[in-house]
Amino acid sequence: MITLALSKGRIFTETLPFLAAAGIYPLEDPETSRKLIIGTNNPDLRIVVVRASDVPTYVQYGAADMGVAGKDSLYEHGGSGLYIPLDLNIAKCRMCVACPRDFDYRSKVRRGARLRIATKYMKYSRDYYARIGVHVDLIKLYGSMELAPIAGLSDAIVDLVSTGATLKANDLVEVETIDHVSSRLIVGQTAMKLKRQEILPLIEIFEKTVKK
Ligand code: PRT
Ligand code: MG
Repeated sequence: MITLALSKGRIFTETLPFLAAAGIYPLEDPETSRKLIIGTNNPDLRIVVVRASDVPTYVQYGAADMGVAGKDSLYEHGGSGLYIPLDLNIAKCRMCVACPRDFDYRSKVRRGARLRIATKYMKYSRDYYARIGVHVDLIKLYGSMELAPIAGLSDAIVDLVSTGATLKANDLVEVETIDHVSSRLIVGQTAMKLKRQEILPLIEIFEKTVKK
């Protein structure tokens, strides 16, 4: 039995074509079903539905053999106990710094002023500002980052952007792109040893299905 960890929403939806290429169809839709373990037409493959940021943890500890996780989730997790054999090139977005239109981010950075940054992505933010040598106070949030600068909690945010509509709706502008993000297929190191025969053919089919 292979257990695949997916989050519902875009990752689940965009993983479906890869499963279909392997002849695998989930028996339920996580958007309408409350089930957290979903069977497939293949009795040897089941799906566990977890929070996007929890996918690497399930796979690391062997509670799932494989998973699909955004580069953001993987970076925050650190990757220990994981193989990352394939970029599926799905759920694409970018990790950005954004701030209110009237905040002079660039001159603050140039002058070495201390910045207050609100984010859910602590490691991404810490590493980025260390890399460019800017002092920041990081404020950890769990969601709705866009509110932080408007409400006066922070000067700027580090968040994912895809269409830019959310930033626009909240009068924020993107001032820096930190990274390009897509979702990856991940495999647990233990699973790769013990279930190699089952996992390798799946990776091969997924690889042929990737759209560049
Ligand atoms: O929602 P939850 O707290 O459970 O976790 P999550 O937000 O990490 O998960 P989910 O399911 O929303 O996203 C899963 C993965 O999709 C993320 O880990 C990213 O790798 C990827 N992805 C791609 C995105 C986006 N695009 C995206 N736009 N994840 C989040 N967003 C959010 C963003 O944070 C912002 O709030 O959408 C908003 C901006 O969207 P635009 O289109 O208005 O720019
Ligand atoms: Mg989300």
